[in-house]
Formats: sequence, structure tokens, C-alpha cells
Amino acid sequence: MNRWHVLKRLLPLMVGLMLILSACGREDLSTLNPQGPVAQSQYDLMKLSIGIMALVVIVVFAICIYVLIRFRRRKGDNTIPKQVEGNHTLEIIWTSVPLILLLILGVPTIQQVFNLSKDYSQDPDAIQVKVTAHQYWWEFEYPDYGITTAQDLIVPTGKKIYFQLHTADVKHSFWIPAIGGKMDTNAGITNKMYLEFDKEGVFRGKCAELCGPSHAYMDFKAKAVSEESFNNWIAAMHEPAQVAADAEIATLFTNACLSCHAIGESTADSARTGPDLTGIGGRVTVGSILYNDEAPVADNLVEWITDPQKIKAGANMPSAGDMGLTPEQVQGIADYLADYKLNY
Ligand code: HEC
Ligand SMILES: [Cu+2]
Repeated sequence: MNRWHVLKRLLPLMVGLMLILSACGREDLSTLNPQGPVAQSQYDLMKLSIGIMALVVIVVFAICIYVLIRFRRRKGDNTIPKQVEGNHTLEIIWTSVPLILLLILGVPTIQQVFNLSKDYSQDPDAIQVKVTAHQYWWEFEYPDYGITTAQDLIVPTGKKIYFQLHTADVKHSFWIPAIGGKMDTNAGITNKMYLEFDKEGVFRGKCAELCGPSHAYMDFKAKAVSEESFNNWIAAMHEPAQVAADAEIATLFTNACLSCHAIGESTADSARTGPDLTGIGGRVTVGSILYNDEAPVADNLVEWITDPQKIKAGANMPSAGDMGLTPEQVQGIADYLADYKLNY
């Protein structure tokens, strides 16, 4: 069997695998299965443009194949066919048809471009979120409520969420495939966009711009909740930070961790070097990729604190060994953080 034969046999298998594997994963990461109005309008545009393109391809190919067969040179026929250059009817048809197709495509596209770039920064009904991308985590600040969180973006359903996008280091890209997007975070520029969540649920977000060794793990979660839950969450974020019951662990945590992390309403700038840890025990993940429904939170926390580099190469957090923590101390801190949940 020659190589081509093997390849031909493998082809259907590969196509099949591609179809199956592309549906892999947890939360829906597909733009082809929109879960919100922005993604829906983007998907509709995709369908329209692909539809028009498919129509053009089918019609052009059909005419082409028909002409090739119908007007091919026959045996013994040496005559020159009728010359049709300068045929007005044909010229009008092939100028006006593409024009009409472009209009059908262009009008809704331009409409959507303007619609999606609407500014809701002054809308009292919209929720303002300042997003800062870091290697390899996401920070979400809600300036109107005076709170900052990380990794889990909590939003109410049915409202415009207006994002102002920044980066703390290199270029990243903010993307929640099922909800809409995406947009780069550039140094020195504030990019803006809005999204809307019309149903409750957890939607996976990604960094969509290669930003370093752990780029592929730079996930976040958008958690859409009812307006009531959202208000409860805001209130819970304002409550005094929950400290460890064990005084020794509390001191250890303050000394080893609060130099980079914040809990409660800490305002020190240095405490923003790492993600805000308020309510960390209730997040969907630890470090954005250790899922808390696959392993107990405390175990994920131990795994993370023991060696963050092993989970995310290049993460800017020292290992427990570097911080001089014993496994017992790591366990103590992890147990405390696992219990630190917000009710909302
Ligand atoms: C030098 C600064 C620094 C110190 C000290 C530090 N961290 Fe971190 N930490 C980070 C950074 C940066 C990240 C984000 C890493 C990433 O996801 O790429 C992080 C992430 C985390 C996360 C994951 C947060 C989330 O939302 O999933 C936890 C939990 C955490 N750190 C706990 C700790 C604990 C506990 C200590 C003390 C023992 C500690 N950190 C000390 C910088 C630090
Ligand atoms: Cu990134």
C-alpha cells in the first residue's frame, strides 16, 4: 500500500476525531453556540456571511462545471465559437449581483459594528468593570462599588456590562466565547466593549493572545447571577475580611501572603501584585485551572500553594519551599482559605 492509500483511509477517521474533539471541554467555549445577545448577533453575522459565500461558491461552480461540459471542444469541430465580448446584459448582471450581495452583507455588518461599540460608560443602569490582565490571571475592579476581585467575574443578568480593558504587562486578549468578544488589552490604551448575560450560569473566559508559557491556562470564569445575588455579593465583598481562627496561621498568612494578595478591603498597592483572595474558597477554580468540583478546594489550594510553577509555568508566585513554609503550614493556610466563602 502506498502512502496516499494509508492517508486516504485515515482521512475519515481524522475528520471524525476532529468533530468529536472539537466538542470537548467543560463550559461551552464555542462561538457557534451563543449564550448571550452579543454573541448571538455576532453569530448571526457569521451565518449571513457564510451563507452568502456558500451561495456564490455553489452558483459559480455550478455554472463553471456546466459550461465546461456543455461547451467543450468536440472531436473534429474546428470552428471558433461565437464571440460575446462586450455583452451588455452579462456585464450588468455580473456587476449588479455582487453589488447587491455586498449591500446585503454590508448593511447589517456596519449596523452591528456601531451597535457593539456603543459607549455605556455613563449609563447609570450599566455595570462598569475595569479589567486588568496580568501574566497569567485576570483582575476585575468595580469602580462604582469600590471592590476588586480576580478570576471569577461576577455579573448580574439582564444588564449591560461595560468593560474597560487594560494590561499590567504584555498584550492579552479578553474573550468569553459563548458571550461575545474578543478584545485585546494593550499597554497605554483603554479598549472598551460591552457584553450582556441573559441567563444565569458560569461561562468560561480565555486569554486569546499568546502572552507567555502559561498563556493556555490564563482562564477566567464569568459567573452570571440574578440581580439580588449580585447585590448580596457586593455586600459580602464589603464585609470585614475573615481571618484564620488559628492565630498562628493568621500571622503566617499575613506575613507570607498579604504582601502580594489582598483580602477584604485592603488598599495597599503591593497587595495587588497577586489576585484578590476575598472569598477564594467559593471560586469555581484555584489558579483558574484547578476545578473545585473535581477535587476539594482545600486539596487544590494545597497543590497550588505548594508549587504554583508546576501548575502554571512562569506564574509570578513563589513556591511554599521558597516562602519557607512546611507542609503542615501550607495545609493550615489552605484549610483556612477553603472555608473563606462569600454568601450570595
Ligand atoms: C510574590 C507575590 C506572591 C506571594 C508572596 C504569594 N502569592 Fe499567591 N499569587 C501570586 C500571583 C501573581 C498569583 C497569580 C498567578 C497566576 O495565576 O498566574 C497568585 C495566585 C494565588 C492563588 C490563586 C488565586 C485564584 O484566584 O485562583 C492563591 C490561592 C494564592 N496565590 C495563595 C497564596 C498564599 C496562600 C500565599 C502565601 C502562602 C501566597 N499566595 C503568596 C503572587 C503571590
Ligand atoms: Cu494572556
